[in-house]
Amino acid sequence: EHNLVEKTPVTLLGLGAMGTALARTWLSAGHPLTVWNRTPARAIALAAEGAQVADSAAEAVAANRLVIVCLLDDASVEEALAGTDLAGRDVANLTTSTPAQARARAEWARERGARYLDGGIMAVPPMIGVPEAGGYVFYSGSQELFEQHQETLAVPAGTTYVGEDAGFAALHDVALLSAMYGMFAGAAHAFALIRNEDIDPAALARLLADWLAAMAPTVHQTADQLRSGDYTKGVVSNLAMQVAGTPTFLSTAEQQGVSPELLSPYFELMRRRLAESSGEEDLTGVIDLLVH
Ligand code: FVH
Repeated sequence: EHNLVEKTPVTLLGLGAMGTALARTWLSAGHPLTVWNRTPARAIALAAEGAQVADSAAEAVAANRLVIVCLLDDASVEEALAGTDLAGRDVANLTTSTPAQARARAEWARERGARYLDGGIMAVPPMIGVPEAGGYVFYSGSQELFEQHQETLAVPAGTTYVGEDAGFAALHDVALLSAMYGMFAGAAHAFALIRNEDIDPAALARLLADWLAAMAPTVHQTADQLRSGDYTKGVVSNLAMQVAGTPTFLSTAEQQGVSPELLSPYFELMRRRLAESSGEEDLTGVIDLLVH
């Protein structure tokens, strides 16, 4: 008596660093896999590992209902899928795009008779197929498609579905990465401050990692204030006090010979908000200044 569960066959378009990492996880998990890449040489190793290699994107799309796309950008998706028949296909597009591109691509796929999911990958290739690394993919678009294929989609990384609006995966992806760049900017300024001092960058790094981790949960208070509309709710360090502290940061930067250009724009927003508020609130009002 055999106990074999048939695994969903997968087509994958794109064998760059990410596509190749994705491909290996489906092969290892026993999913029949058809791959296509514009430059055929990138498929050779995968063929040896058991993948079927299609000669064209059209042939790859024709092979299986579930079609995963992981190409450079939206323009390459347009180019690669141009001559393919998407009718009856389930397309999960993991190519990084803007929310507007994702929404347009969802409509484009719908017009061609396909169900569409957009994905935003919150992982780098070495995290793919390594659950303990914590990587995952935001998905948005057809919930039906997501639920039907969730098990297969979860093979390379965790899955987080964020809504029927096809643009939401890209929006969540960009929101998280934008916050990350803010953190990188702050850390860059901190390292610059000690650059010419007898302070070990590794020692500062340990302190920074702990401090940033301790501060990160403040985003929950920000969310709570945004939801309630009360920006004074639970405030610990109010805006007036924080604005009063900004000259200390700017003077320290000057004394250390460090440009304030990463910090100044945020301080300027804090000052503008203070000019129009009581000063008793948190930093949350800055968000309203950013939204047009
Ligand atoms: N790698 C990473 O760290 C990040 C992590 C987060 C998510 N991104 C996004 O994933 C998409 C693919 O990224 P990638 O790392 O696989 O990128 P590359 O290694 O540069 O491979 C690009 C593939 O796209 C193919 N390609 C490019 N232009 C075209 C085109 N006009 N027509 C058809 N295919 C095209 C390229 O083919 P080739 O150069 O080998 O012929 C590669 O398969 C991406 O959206 C990241 O933002 C990765």
